[in-house]
This record gives sequence, C-alpha cells and structure tokens, in this order.
Amino acid sequence: MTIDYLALGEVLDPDEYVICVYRVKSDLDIRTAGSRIAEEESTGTWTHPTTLSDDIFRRYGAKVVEADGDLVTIGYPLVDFSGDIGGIPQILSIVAGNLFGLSSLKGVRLEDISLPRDLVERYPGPRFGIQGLRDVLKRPEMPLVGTIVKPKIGLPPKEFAEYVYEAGSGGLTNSKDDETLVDQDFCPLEERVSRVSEVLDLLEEEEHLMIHAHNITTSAHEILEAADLALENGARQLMVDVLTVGFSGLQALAEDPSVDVPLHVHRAMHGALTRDPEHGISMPVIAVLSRMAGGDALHVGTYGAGKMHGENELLSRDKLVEDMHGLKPVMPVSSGGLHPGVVHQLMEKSGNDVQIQAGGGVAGHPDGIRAGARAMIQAVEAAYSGISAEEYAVDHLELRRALEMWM
Ligand code: CAP
Ligand code: MG
Repeated sequence: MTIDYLALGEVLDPDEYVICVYRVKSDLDIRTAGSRIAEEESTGTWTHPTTLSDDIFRRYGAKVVEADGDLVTIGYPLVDFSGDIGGIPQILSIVAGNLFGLSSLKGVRLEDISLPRDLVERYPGPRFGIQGLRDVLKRPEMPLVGTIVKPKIGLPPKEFAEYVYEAGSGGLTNSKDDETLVDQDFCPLEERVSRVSEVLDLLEEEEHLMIHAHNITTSAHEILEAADLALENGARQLMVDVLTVGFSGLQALAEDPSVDVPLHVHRAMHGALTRDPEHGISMPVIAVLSRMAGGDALHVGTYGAGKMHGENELLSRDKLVEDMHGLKPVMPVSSGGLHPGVVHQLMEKSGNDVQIQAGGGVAGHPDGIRAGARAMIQAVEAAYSGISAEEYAVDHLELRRALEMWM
C-alpha cells in the first residue's frame, strides 16, 4: 500500500476525528504542505520508517481532506489521542506540535479545531458559565460590568480593598486582580482576599452585589493549594492566566469539587500565539480549549473598541457560546483600553452577553473610582436602552465627566 496522507474529498465522521484547519505559507504545493503536517503529526517522519506497516498507517494515519488556497483541513483519528493520561497537553502535542517547526513550511497557523464528543466529555467544562454568573450576580440580562484594580501592582491590601469598595458602591458587578498580581510582598494573596471579602460582604449589606476574581496564577503543583487559601479567606471568584498556567492548571481547578466558585480566565501571552496572521494559534482555538478545561469567563477582545490588537472576537465568542457537546456557554469578557465613551461601540458588536471591564476607564475618572464606576454603569444603561451616551450624559454627571475626559 502506498502511504499517502491525502484523502481529498473524504467526509470524516466528526465523532471519530479531531478536525483541524491550518493556514499554511510554503513554497510547496498546498496538498504537499498539508501532507507534511499530517505525516509529522501522526505516523510519519521525514523519511519512510521501515517499521510503518500498512495496518498502522490505516489505523492511525491522519488525513488531509481539504487543501484549497492556503488552507488545509486535517483529520486526526480519535484513537491517536491518549486516554486518562495525556489530557489537553497531549492533544496540543499533536494538533499544535512539531508542525510549527517544519522547515518546509514558512508559516502555519492553527485556525480552527473541532473535537469529538467522546474526547470533550473527558473534560469538566464550565461549572457556572454565563447563566451561573448571572444567577450569582442576580443580573439576568444586562452586561456584567467590571473593573481591574489599578495600578496593576503596588497597592497594599487595605487600599486595594478600598478600591473594590468604591467600585462596588458605584454599581459595578465585578472586579478583579490584574494579570500580574498574585502573591507579591506588597499585597499578599491571603490578606488581599480577606480584606476584599470583608468589603464584598459590606457591599452586599448595602445592596451592591459584586464578585472579585482573585488571581492565583501559579505552578501547576501549587494551584489547588492557592485556591484553598483564597477560598478559606472568602474568595467568591478565582482567576488564572490560562496560557501561563496551562490549560491543565485551569482544568485542575474546574475538576476539584471544593473549588465551587466561578473561574475567570485571563489570556495574558496570547499575543505570542494569536497575533501573527501567518503563524501561530488562533484565539477561537484557545477559546475552545479554555471552555473544555472549565473556564466560566474568558477574555476575547474588544471588537476594535479598545487598546489591544484584536481579531476573531466574533469567532471566539461563537466558540464560547455555540453548542459544544453540552458544555455550558462561557461569558465572553471584553477588556483593554475601554472607557464609558466606547461602551456603545462595543455593545453594538458584543450584545448583552458580555462582561465589560475597565481598569483605566474607571481608575482614571477625574472624580475618582466611585464616579468612574458610575460612569461605566451609566454608559451600559444608555447603550442597553438604545440611548446615545451623549444624550444620557445630559443628566448623568459622572458619564458627562468621563466623556469630557476621553472623547
Ligand atoms: C486592561 C488590562 C487587561 C488587558 C487584557 C490590562 O486594563 O487589565 O489585562 O487589557 O487584554 O492589564 O491592560 P485597562 P485582553 O482597562 O486599563 O486597559 O482582554 O485583550 O487579553
Ligand atoms: Mg490586566
């Protein structure tokens, strides 16, 4: 039998294959380039192994079923993916492994992935998801509105908690640690959580229901201990930077029955993978894996309204909310350079199932944190009611002051 990874036109059973779409830049013909990927990531290597029997190839060989323009679609047999030991790391070692380094390819980008039910069901998926977050916050329809405590680092626990109290008093539903703050000497995790928990209780007594996501990004073997510490001190939500912690770190939290709070998933470092249109891994793929691993809310970008390079927000959002073998939909988070003046523009794209976050857009308000929070809430109310921010600002001072400052 000739070993040929090309199976153009073959219709693969989605229950039996992990199906990936790659964008390829190469001097090779696109079919050959696709075959090189399928070969390297399944049963082949640079030369034909004498030990590669027809039977092994037939059972475990990947298939190039489409090759058109600069896109190839490759199916990897479900049997190639490991059972109990292996997890998302082993999935990535196949679909996003050596292929990125093949010298015959000038660039290759994993654009999309679909996984069979049997594989997805091995993972926890979101415990809360969109509806769970809405239930916790008693906010059935409107966007969640949050802040990131700024400066990113440096505030001691007392001042940190005061920021959260002011933000909650201004009506925000969420606040969070920034992605670089974990357990530094100037703001130890244990004390920060304890103080924030106190102000969240106070806010609740004052009819302001709010949760704060504490960043426990740390080594995989310490992450459950970090979660225990935060939960013992009253944490109502946890956060990890999924790409630095790893999908497995997130999964460990989602699978642990004692971690019964929503998991906020930041995507720091994603730009190293997602930014180059000709090489890397797309944000929709990161979204699929983060959902499988159990994130309840995931940063997807600001649909062009913010400061960060973005693309595929709508695709990433769809991956978070579309049917995926019964996994709960995940709350898309928009963050980065947002302020009351751009909320309308954002919500036109995001819709209402979004967690809108502003760090500088709250902390930079001329009249302080509480006014910054109110301005964000007012901007969301305006957009939700279909009123322009400018019109709404006529009789909402905090919003007016924000627009004067940033528009
Ligand atoms: C936003 C932020 C967010 C990033 C996340 C920051 O602060 O806290 O981490 O924007 O970006 O550190 O920059 P600002 P993304 O509101 O002050 O910009 O969601 O694209 O991963
Ligand atoms: Mg940040």
